Amino acid sequence: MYTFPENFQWGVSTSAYQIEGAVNEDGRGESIWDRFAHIPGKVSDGSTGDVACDHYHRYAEDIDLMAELGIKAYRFSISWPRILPNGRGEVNQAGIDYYNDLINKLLEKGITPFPTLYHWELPVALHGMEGWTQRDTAYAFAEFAAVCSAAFGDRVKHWITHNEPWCASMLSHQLGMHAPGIRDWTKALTAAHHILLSHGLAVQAIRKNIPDAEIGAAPNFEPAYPATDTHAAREAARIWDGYYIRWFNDPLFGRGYPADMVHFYKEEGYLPYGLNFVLDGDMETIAEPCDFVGINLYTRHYAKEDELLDVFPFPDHVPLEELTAMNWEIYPQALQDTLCRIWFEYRPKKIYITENGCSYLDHPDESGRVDDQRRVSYLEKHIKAAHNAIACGVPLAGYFQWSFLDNFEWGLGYTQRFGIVYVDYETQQRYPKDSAFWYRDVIGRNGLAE
Ligand code: GCO
Repeated sequence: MYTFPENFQWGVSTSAYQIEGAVNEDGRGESIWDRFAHIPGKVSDGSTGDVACDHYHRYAEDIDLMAELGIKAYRFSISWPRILPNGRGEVNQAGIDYYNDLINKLLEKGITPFPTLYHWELPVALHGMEGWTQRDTAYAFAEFAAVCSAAFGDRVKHWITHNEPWCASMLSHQLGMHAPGIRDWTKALTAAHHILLSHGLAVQAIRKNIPDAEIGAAPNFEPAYPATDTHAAREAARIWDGYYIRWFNDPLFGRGYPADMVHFYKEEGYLPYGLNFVLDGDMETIAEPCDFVGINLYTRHYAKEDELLDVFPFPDHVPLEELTAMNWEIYPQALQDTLCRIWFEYRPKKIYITENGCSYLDHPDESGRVDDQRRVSYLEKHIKAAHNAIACGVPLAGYFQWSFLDNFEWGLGYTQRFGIVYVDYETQQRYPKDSAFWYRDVIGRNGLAE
C-alpha cells in the first residue's frame, strides 16, 4: 500500500497559452508567444496557440470533467495580457471576469485553485520581445501580481509566481528555442536575474493583499547523472546542475548565485560585465521567504563528458521502450532523489510536485476508448517515487499531473500529447484516456493499492 498523507492535493496542471485559445478576444493583449508562434519555422508543425483546446469557451465543461474524475486541485495559469493588455496600467475587466468565473466554478466543485502568474505570456507592449532583459519588467510583473491577488485573493490562497525560470530565461534567450528566440548568454543571464527579482517582488505584493496565502515558485528540475564513471563526466554533471538547478534555487533560498558557476560563466566569457545586473538589495528580495517550492520534473539529464551543456543529449544508454514520445528517459528515481535533495539541501517548508507526466501518441479507438497503459505505468512509478520520498521525511503536500488536456506543446506544437484527456482538435471533443480513470481511482483511495 502506498497511502499518502491526509489532505494531499491530487491535482492536474495546465497553462493558459497552451489551452485557452481566444487570443484576440475580449480585449486580450499580445504576448511574446503569440508573436513567436506566428513566425514561420519557430513551431515544428507550423501551429500556434490561437485556438488550442478552446478552453476559454469550454472551461465550464472541462471543470465538470475534472470534478467527475475527483480532481482535488487545479493548477492553471493566468494570462498576463488578458488581465493587463499593456503589461501594466489599465486592467481589462473581461479578463478578470473570465478568471473569476473559472475560480468560482472550481470552488463550487470543491477543487482548489492553484494559479501560476507567469507561464511565459509576457506582454509585448512592455518592451517588445526582449522584455525580460529590462529590469523594469520585474516591477511590471509585481504590479500584475498585485492586481491578481487583489481581484482573486478572497478565494484563492495558493499562488505560484513563476513557472520554470530556466525555460523562461535560458531556453528562450540563450538557446533561442522558446519565445523570444534569442541566442545570447549575457542577455539570458540578465533575463534570469530579472525573472528571479520579479519573483521576490511578486511574493511581497501577494503577501500584502493576502496575508494567509501560500506562495512559491515552480522551477524545473532535470537532475544530472554522470554518463560514465569518469572525472570529466562528473564535472559535466556538476556544471549542468549549476546551470539548470542551482543558478535558480540557490538565490531563491538566500544563497546568492553559486560561486563555481559565476567562475565558469566568467571564464567562458558569458559575463563580460560580471554580475552588473545585480543591484543592492536584489538578492534579499529574491530570497523573500516562501511557503513552498514547486517541482516540475519529467526526466533526468545524462551528462556526457564530451557534450558539456548539451540540452538534449540523446539518451542512447536506454532501450527505446524506456523513452516517451519526447525521447525523454523514464527515470522515476530522479524524482525521489530530487525531492530528497531539495528537502535536505534547502529545507523548504513544503514541496508540491507541480508537474510530472509524459507524452504518448495514443488515439481513441472506434468506441472512443484511449488505451494509454504506458502513461499509467509512468505515473504509477513516479507516484511511488514520491511516496518513497515522503518516507524519507520530505514534506510533500501534493502531486499535479501534467497535463489535464492534450495541448499546444510550445515549439513542438500539437505533435505531442501529454494529457490524461485526449483532445480531438477538429471537433474539440474530449476523451478521457484510461489514465484519467486510473488517476480517479488513485485519488479515491489516496494512493496506490500496491
Ligand atoms: C512547463 C512545461 C509545460 C510543458 C510540459 C511538457 O513549463 O510547465 O514546459 O508547459 O508542456 O513541461 O514539456
